Amino acid sequence: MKLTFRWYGDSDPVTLDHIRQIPSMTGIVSAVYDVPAGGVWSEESINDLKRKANEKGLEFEVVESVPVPEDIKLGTDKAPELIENYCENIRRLGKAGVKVICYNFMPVFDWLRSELEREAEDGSNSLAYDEKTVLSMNPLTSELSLPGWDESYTKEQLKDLLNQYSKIDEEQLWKNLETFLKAIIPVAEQNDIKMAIHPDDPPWGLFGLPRIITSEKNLDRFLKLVDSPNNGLTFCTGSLGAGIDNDLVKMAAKYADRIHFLHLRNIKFTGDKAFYEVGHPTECGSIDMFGIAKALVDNGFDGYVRPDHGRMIWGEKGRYGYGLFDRALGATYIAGLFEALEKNK
Ligand code: DNO
Repeated sequence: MKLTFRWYGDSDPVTLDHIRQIPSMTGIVSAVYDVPAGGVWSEESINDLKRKANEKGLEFEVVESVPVPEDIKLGTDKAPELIENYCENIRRLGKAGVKVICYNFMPVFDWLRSELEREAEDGSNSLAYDEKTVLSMNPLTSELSLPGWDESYTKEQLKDLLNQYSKIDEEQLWKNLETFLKAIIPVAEQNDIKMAIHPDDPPWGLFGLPRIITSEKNLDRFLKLVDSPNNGLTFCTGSLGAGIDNDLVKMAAKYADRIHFLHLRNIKFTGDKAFYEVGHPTECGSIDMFGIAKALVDNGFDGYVRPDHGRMIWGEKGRYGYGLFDRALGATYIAGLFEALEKNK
């Protein structure tokens, strides 16, 4: 496996110098952030990211994310042109040496949490989710800003989008995903890029919006839509793990050769559809991190890994979920876990 770290570019309080000093770190995971979803990234911006990483001895082989515009998910008249733009991004990233592209197919909202600073007994704080609180909010009127909410939508646009989605059920979303995959996977194959869909977080529908990348049954269906190694998964333990019925160890073993990118983080359940994010090691939460890593290594997993969200510890203030300290601790835990498992194989 190759250990990587998410970097949000020059505005990220976590710098490339911080990242390069984490033991065993091989590269960054980043994206071009100033082009709206659906646009084509300039080769200059892509090469700039690569140059900055390489100058610090880091690779830039994983992109998270090339966002999928809503028109593609909705299957509107604009979809064909936007899919072509998406293909162009795949070509350009392939040319720059990128190997994996992470993306998601979640309508309107990306990841959702009900609390950004849940304080734990040890004084650290982290992101938390409680379905009751989330459902008591109205996305159209709520003042609360959540990390996954795209702030670029005005209330009017959001209303319009929710209205368009009211006509899209899960089956229609599957059809639109299939159209998208049938167009992009051949391009990914030609450009030696592994596409890695990120599961929905949390893995169930919300606010009447369909969500489909949620469970073993649905991942089976997804992988068969285009049965190619280039059509793969981002295995996010925190996202899939929030679904109480998901057997992550079993799924890790089953999908090992189609998992190109691994997001490792742990959560602790506090109730039904309620949890908060904890330190990465198995003993800190409800997810069997060791079991998952072992299942992957035993079944030949050879992809990129990154510590996913971390808590805020040691007084750090920063981007929610993406501070330096706890993610760096997570990285060293992951490096140790994999070293032991790989050498023992
Ligand atoms: C949250 C991330 C997600 C992820 C996207 C992938 O921290 O895991 O925002 O980047 O869903 O497209």
